[in-house]
Amino acid sequence: MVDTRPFLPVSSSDGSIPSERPANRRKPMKVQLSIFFGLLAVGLLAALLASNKGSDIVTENEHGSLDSSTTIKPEPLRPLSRGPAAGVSEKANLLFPKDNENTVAFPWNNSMLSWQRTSFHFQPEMNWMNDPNGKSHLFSFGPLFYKGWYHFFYQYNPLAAVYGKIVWGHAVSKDLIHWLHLPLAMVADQTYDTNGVWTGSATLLPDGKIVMLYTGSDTESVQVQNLAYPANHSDPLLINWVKYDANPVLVPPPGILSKDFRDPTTAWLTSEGKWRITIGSKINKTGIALVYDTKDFINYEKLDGYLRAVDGTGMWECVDFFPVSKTEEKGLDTSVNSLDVKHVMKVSLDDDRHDYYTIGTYHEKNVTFIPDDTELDVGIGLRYDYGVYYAAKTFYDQNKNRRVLWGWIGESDSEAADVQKGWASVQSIPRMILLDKKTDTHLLQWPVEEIDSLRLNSYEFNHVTVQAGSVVPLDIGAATQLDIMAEFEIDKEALEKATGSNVTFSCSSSGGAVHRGALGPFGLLVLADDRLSEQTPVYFYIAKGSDGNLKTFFCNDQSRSSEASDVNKEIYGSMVPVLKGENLSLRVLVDHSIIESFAQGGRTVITSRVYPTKAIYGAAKLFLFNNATEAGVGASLRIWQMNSAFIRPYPNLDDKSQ
Ligand code: DQQ
Repeated sequence: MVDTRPFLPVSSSDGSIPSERPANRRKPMKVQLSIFFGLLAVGLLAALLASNKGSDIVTENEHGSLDSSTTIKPEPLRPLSRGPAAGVSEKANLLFPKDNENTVAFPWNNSMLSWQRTSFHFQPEMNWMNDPNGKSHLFSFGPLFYKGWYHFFYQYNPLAAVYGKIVWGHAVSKDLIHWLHLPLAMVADQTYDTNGVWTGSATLLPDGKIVMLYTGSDTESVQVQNLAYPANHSDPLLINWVKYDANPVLVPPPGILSKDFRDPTTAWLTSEGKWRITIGSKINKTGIALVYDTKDFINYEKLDGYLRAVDGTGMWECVDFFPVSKTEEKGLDTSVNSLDVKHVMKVSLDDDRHDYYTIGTYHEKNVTFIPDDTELDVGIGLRYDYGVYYAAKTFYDQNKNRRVLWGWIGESDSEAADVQKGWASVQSIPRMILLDKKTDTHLLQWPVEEIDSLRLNSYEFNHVTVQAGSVVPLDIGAATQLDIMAEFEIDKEALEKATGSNVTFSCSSSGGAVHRGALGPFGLLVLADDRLSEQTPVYFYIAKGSDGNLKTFFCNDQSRSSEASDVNKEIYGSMVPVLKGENLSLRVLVDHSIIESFAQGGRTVITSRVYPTKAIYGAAKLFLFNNATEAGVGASLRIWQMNSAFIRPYPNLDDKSQ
């Protein structure tokens, strides 16, 4: 069983494109047509440009698709910087800085680009998407789970696959997995949001009415807060929204710059019965969370001080603030505050585009949040996800007594490739979030149980021995839509015998999965082709310090994920606490170009976007690997092939609405 081939990738030369498609992949005809016509249009444009220069011409093959042998001539990449120009953080992939203008685009063809589209993650039919919006809790009752439907709103550019003038997309679901697209909820049609209907949150009032607060970028690109509400509360689909006629309800307060005031949270109740919200901002380089109280969502009182402020963290976007139970395995309404809860504050750092969370105590009277450990303060400590994951938001789901987290997962290929494929970004699988009662320092994130309904046939592997320096193929067929549960046991003797060292290990800078230590790396090679010329290792690395203490790291190595050069190839990861008596455990969701991986029940999470050129369709395979020099590893796995979710337009909408 053991494969003795070298672990290092062999260079591959045949350049063939696998064409087998998994049988269970469902793609709405409209999407296929859109992709086809989008690519055709890009192809024709490229052909025009090429003929102007007298160089290569793009041709169609007999099936009408672009031929891989006649793809667009690689052009040097000159990405645009879109977010900052609009007054928010960078939205495009920052891979190609100005000093690297010679990076050449890979000649992506239709077959490769089509494969990248995900099958069970939420995506609009086409174009650009970013932050999840509008999720809320209901006062004492639940989230924007309204009259039997989960509502999902998102930042959307309906006109292009790049960040642009943003409006609110809207979709509904009965189970958080299968989605029906609805018409845009709000568009940029007022002076106070003409440059974008930006991020906001919903709150459900005790009388069952919903209020939505959102940031508008006005005619002068000043960030203001606006109020909106459903036109018809008896419509379970909440199709039409009305903007309050005296908007904006809040403008940047004195001392706050006009482009540093955005993303109001869901409101929570104070013991005096007022609603309280927080809004992200900064003063010089200090990130801050401003606090306002309101009785009616129209008039606001600005409270002194900040919920929290942390030097050097820069602008705080998409602040989220919610309680977690210290005693129970369930979620809590946002207004709950007692000795049995801790509070979590999450900020999205504009400067590095990562989401950081901190666990601590909320002091209602002082209007402050104090972290349990100031070394893990807001914006400098733990992250929700060590890969691509930003602008996340939670909501309390009263339907299942749980708190659910959504995050925006951007692309990490080039903007030119996004334009070519006609879409950009996906949303994470919604994750249930709990306090990790064993560590008390971490949260646990876990895919919502509804995702299990997509599981098809499964494969079990028990106690597979993976010797030091070996690769073991897992015979499961095509490996592009998977749910993998794995446990690893490392050889105890080797653990004890290994000599400690003072060398500091880090996933990102210690050489990735080819760096061999006595006790790792070991784990899975995901989206790998037979020759391992493309592979994404998802793995553990155990480092023994000179004091004999063990530290476990959880990493994703994208450096060999694709033969294309114009994609992100960083190595992601961080430390993961492993408590006495625990085995090392892993869950990995593979869905075409996205790999979401959860270590130790979700204590540390990494999301990668990878864009293989060969390890696609039937040629995508799964392997176990162990690149340690000393320790053997035993692995037990259960692996499910995953069905696709139904994500499509709401049928016959005209009969249902208005
Ligand atoms: N995205 C929105 C802003 C938010 C940013 C604009 C975070 O409201 O700060 O699309 O990605």
